[in-house]
Amino acid sequence: MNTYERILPDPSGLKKEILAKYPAKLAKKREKQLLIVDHDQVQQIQANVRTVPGIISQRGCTYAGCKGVVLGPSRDILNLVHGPIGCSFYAWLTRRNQTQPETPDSPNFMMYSLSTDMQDSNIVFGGEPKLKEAIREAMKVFNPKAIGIFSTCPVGLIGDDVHAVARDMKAELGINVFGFSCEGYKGVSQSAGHHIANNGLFKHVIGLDENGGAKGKFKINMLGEYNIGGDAFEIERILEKVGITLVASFSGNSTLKQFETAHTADLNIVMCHRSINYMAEMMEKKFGIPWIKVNFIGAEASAKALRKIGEYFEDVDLKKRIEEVIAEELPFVDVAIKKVLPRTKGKLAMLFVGGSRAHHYQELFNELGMQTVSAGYEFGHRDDYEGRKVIPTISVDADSRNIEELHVEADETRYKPRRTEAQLEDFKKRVDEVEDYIGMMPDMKKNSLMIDDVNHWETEKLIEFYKPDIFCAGIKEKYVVQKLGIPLKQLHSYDYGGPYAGFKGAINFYEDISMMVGATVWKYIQAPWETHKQLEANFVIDIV
Ligand code: CFM
Repeated sequence: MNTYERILPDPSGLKKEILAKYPAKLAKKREKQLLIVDHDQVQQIQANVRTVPGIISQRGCTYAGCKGVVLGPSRDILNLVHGPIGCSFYAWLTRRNQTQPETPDSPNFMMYSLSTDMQDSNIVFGGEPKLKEAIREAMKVFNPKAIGIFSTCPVGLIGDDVHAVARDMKAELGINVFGFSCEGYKGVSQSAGHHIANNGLFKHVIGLDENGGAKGKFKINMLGEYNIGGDAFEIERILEKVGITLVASFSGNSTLKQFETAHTADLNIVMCHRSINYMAEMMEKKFGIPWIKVNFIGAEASAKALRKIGEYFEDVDLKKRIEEVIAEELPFVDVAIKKVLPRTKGKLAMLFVGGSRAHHYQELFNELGMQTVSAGYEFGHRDDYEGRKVIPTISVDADSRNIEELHVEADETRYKPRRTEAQLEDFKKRVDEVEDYIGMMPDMKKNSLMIDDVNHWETEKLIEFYKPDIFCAGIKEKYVVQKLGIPLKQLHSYDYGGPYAGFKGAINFYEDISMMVGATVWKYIQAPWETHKQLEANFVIDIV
């Protein structure tokens, strides 16, 4: 609970001003994506729809969601991008996933950017032979146990069959080779890539290894944690301290073997619901593993997550150990908070990030006594805003239908309910969000503005209106926002800081944010457009 909350001004005028700039048809569409939060009404936001061409969106592509986000952080599945080299530049150390191989000799391909480097001739005559050659070469040089092939836009346009190539090469080389049809244009954003990645991993990797899983009394998988800035390391530290065994992490600091043995866990904890809820549901159906939503962003949230896991296992010793660890860790957090609170309390934050952080990080800002006045996802779906209860009412459009929906049934021999129906029902009474996610909206305050797929024009207007003390987004927004005199914290890469998850991560975050909101340098910035006249233009015709 944030005790420094202020009553927020009604942003109706701001919303009108933003929409007035758009052509009429676009304004009508956009109107549904800007929501002034009012808990006295049942509200609905429009999300996961195409961005109108010409608008400077924060979004990325489907390939980014599949290769960059979900598979990128796995260190020993060799990621081979089939496409022109430009797409691979993105894959080359441009994200900040960390990994820790077991020994210095253990395979780690994460620092490589491997691409078929398609040329014009491959586009004209087909790229399959070049892809096969690249796989043979990768085998010779790296000797991996598995290779994932990632399709970029031209691959789908010319019709290269990466799945057939994968089958052939699997037979030829005797290792696991699998392809992803994750062409950038496949969906409206990264989100489609997450789904494609989940499906591919589920079909080709999960459950392949019968015996080799990590052993322990309390075995879990952590889903939707990608080890940005070392977040997964901090969560692993805490889990180990309380005696919980991590079988597989999807996919920060992960290995092929973890994925192959993930079906042996007794619980799935889901951090980022948007990117991996598919996997949680499919594993539930096939193997009988229940899932819970957790959030390790924020010290209080981390404590809550641990307690929730303790409640699931219903083990007295585990619960006791969890309380001991929380009691050990929180005093350090309290000291850190007291130090920064005089600088941070009462300040305003805005968060426009991917599909879960714009919600999760509100916890940390609350702990700092700061208020989130406006937030939104780049590519979240309605359930990430309004909660999973709305899933049955989400209309399936052509873009969503473009992505394969796997039909999953209980595994004949390996399906094993981890809890009886009665146990699960009882568990649901004791904790919230069991196989559920309530979304961002319930945590937003009255008159805060929730915006899906925010763009640069709107960002500028938001800043003018609210004058926030910090803006959280990514590298594409960073310098525009800073030129407006507002510090920007990158929440995709943490500006190469972090970790921010768990207890130690929370302390890092408090310190970084207090420095940023306390710095006076931003007030002295004069943007070029403040001293030079700028060109202005309006739409001549209604383009939508
Ligand atoms: Fe999930 Fe992510 Fe996010 Fe995401 Fe992302 Fe990311 Fe993100 Mo950047 S999986 S939705 S596609 S938490 S890369 S690790 S930071 S936009 S809020």
